[in-house]
Amino acid sequence: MASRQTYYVTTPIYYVNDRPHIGHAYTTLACDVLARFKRLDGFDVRFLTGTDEHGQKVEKSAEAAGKDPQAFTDEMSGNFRHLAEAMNFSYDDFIRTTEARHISSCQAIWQKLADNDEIYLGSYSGWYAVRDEAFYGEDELTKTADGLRLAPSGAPVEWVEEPSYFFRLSNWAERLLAFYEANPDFILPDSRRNEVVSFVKGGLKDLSVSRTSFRWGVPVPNDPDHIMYVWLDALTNYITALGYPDTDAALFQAFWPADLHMVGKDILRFHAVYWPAFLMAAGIAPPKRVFAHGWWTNEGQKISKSLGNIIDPFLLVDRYGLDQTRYFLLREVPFGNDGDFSHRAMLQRVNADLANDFGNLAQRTLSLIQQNCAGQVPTPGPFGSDDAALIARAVGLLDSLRGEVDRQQFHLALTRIWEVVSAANRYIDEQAPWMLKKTDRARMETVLYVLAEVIRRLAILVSPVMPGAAARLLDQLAIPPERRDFARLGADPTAELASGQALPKPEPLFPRLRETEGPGA
Ligand code: ME8
Repeated sequence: MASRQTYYVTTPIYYVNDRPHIGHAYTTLACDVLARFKRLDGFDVRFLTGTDEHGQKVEKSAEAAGKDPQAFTDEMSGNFRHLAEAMNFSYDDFIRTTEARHISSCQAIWQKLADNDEIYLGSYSGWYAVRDEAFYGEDELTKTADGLRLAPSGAPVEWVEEPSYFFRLSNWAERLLAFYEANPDFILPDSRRNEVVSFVKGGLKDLSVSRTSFRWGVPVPNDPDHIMYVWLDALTNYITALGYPDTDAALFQAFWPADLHMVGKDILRFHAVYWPAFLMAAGIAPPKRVFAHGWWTNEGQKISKSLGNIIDPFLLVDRYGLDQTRYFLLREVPFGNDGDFSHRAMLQRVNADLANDFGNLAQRTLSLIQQNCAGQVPTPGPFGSDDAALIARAVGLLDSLRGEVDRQQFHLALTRIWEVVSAANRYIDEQAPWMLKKTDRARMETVLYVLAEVIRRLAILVSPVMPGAAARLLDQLAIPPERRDFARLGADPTAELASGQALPKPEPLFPRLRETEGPGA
């Protein structure tokens, strides 16, 4: 038997200095949707998330909390697991960088780089931003009125002078450029790709990859005064989780190179420049793609702890509903662009797209079946051209969604689905099955069957984004759980729904939200 196609998708591992917020939920949600979509499409999927627990930033936060760093990270990492439960994320592995498997993996990649003469001992003097865990050149900084120097991210920098190991990044510029050239989809969206290419064309300096002025991290093999740079440590998580350094391990063989590292635009450079250079230097294939998505703001303002406007994903789920929140985040903003969260926009999406368009379509159809077909899947007669046209649109959806999802265009995938929702709503209005019940019952059954079949397909296709609502809808159509994958979306509209099958009483899927519901209510 041919082995199944594999798909490996990863989230960034989140710093445990802070509680999870909407940004973290967003990135992991996008990965969850991809993982679910690929599983339903027959792929063998590995979906990795986790927490980044080393480095100066976490060490300082633990200190500020008056806690031992390990106890602090144990507690804070738990918050990200809770988020995954609250958001219904279907990850296969949750990695923590303080785990033994990861520490040995980091030391192994370091050793490999050292053996390949890619690392040398020197000393670093320059600027460092703890908040970004990044080194900056003088030319990248701006000075505030009171003489403070800031990184492009707005993070304050401090002067660092210490012995340090360096990675020979300067040797890799040409090979990175050749790699980007040969793999035009390695960095998406294209605008981000252009930024990275011009950064690399500007020349690369060797990168400091160890620190000696604090202790919270992975010791450098054979020189434990040095702690590995937290980004070399963190990036390595993606291969640790497949069993590195055992590259013969079944997981490594099956899933490396990763199909997709999903990241926010803030950390693209680490993933698209440093990471492929580290990997190539260690003799490991680089990942296939890095997608850098945009940034959320809150009612037009930058989200920050100091402004006190952090959006808590747990509260969103409580107030608007889980599937509603998942839908909103991926539908509202073209994936890749920056986006603004607002209560109004959320209300509008939930009421218009979910309650009115999709919810009503399902509710109207299922209620008509309940009332007029003795609560059983109707029996269709021959399909006319209107029936066939709607069915053809629903059948054609899977291929167009594959195209959108493979380029991480989630908003377009949802738009395509809603085009068919609208077509089905037009069809029900035009066919008016409530009138047919008096004039032509056979035709009424055909129309209701077509609608039920289209809804079945829509429910399966929307299930990666709204797994809960989709499952409830498929329950209402009495579709068994094992018949809810994309293999059930072939061209034959009568292959899956069983005429005569008794259906449960319909329940509304998405209650309308009132103006006053939500934050500030
Ligand atoms: O950077 N809008 O961790 P981190 C959208 N540990 N996405 C946002 C966001 C916002 N306002 N704020 C955060 C790190 N994110 C490193 C990663 S990976 C080997 C190591 C998301 O906790 C977005 O994905 O600061 C961003 O890249 C990530 O959280 C940064 O998370």
